[in-house]
Amino acid sequence: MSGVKTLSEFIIEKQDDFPFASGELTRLLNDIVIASKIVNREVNKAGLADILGATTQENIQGETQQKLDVFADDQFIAALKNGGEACGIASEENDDFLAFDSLRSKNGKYIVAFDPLDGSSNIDVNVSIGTIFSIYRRVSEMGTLATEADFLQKGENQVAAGYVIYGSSTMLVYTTGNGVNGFTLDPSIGEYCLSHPNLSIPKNGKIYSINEGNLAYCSDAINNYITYCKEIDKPTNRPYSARYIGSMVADFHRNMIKGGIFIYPETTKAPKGKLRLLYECNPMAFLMEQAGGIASTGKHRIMEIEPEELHQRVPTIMGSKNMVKELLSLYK
Ligand code: P6P
Repeated sequence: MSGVKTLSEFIIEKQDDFPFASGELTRLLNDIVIASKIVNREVNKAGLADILGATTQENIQGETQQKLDVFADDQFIAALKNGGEACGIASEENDDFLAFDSLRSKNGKYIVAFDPLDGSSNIDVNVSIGTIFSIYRRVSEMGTLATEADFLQKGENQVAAGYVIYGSSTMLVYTTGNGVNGFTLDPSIGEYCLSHPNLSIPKNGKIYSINEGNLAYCSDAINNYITYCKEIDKPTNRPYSARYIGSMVADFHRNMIKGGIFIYPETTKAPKGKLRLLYECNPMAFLMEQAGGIASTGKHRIMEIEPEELHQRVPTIMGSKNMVKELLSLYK
């Protein structure tokens, strides 16, 4: 196709960024792409199929699993297991990590942590939802089963990270550490096409994104910052705009395009915050830093945190460099 670069073409072209790559990461990313297209198909017709609503199951978070959550989880696990490039996965929907035991998978170089369908509480009300994925090289011995140590790596060890947003259009945005690129799914050809090359978040923005219903449980620093956002005597002479979708991928993606700050802080109800380090905060932090933004807990750079457990939660502040710096200055 003239003028259009597909994701598959782009991944292969960028494979040269990895002198030692022999195609495994390329194939692994394509496995994720295939699963995302299957999930996208079901998300787009969720209202028609008997796939809306909740199951009778709860995940380890104590959250009722939506039928589409479980469907999406199954698709990504199947694609990664059959693809053979990953020796194991960790998912929001699974209590423990899964070590794939085929001979080919045991020789897989990578592990993948993912949230198969983030923001799933929005599924039944037709609000954008997303998939978030994070890829590491394994630290355990090739030819053996994946171990927990493969998953409990600092975010700065990530090889690649990305998200799929199932919104007014479906987009896949990812990084392998050489910038961020966004691809829009063209349903007429079933291919993701490069639509947002070299994505970078504006250094300044006027959008703040937080669940203000939690402010009574938040620190003075957070409350003082939100008060500042609402003041009219800033240099911009106008208050910022509040935008909160309640779907991390959608709030994050909007800020990547327009500039802004996303905050899910620690509260007295949730001292570690709500969002999970392995498959929400670390991948999004990698993307945010690659796009020129900041990703912090308020006290630490998110990607420097040593994970202690698979479903560990961390306070999350991510967005435009100057906006995040404004907030961090209040923490000090
Ligand atoms: P709250 C969705 O459940 C999610 O994990 C993120 O996608 C989103 O940012 C957050 O929780 C919303 O949480 O407490 O504001 O509804």
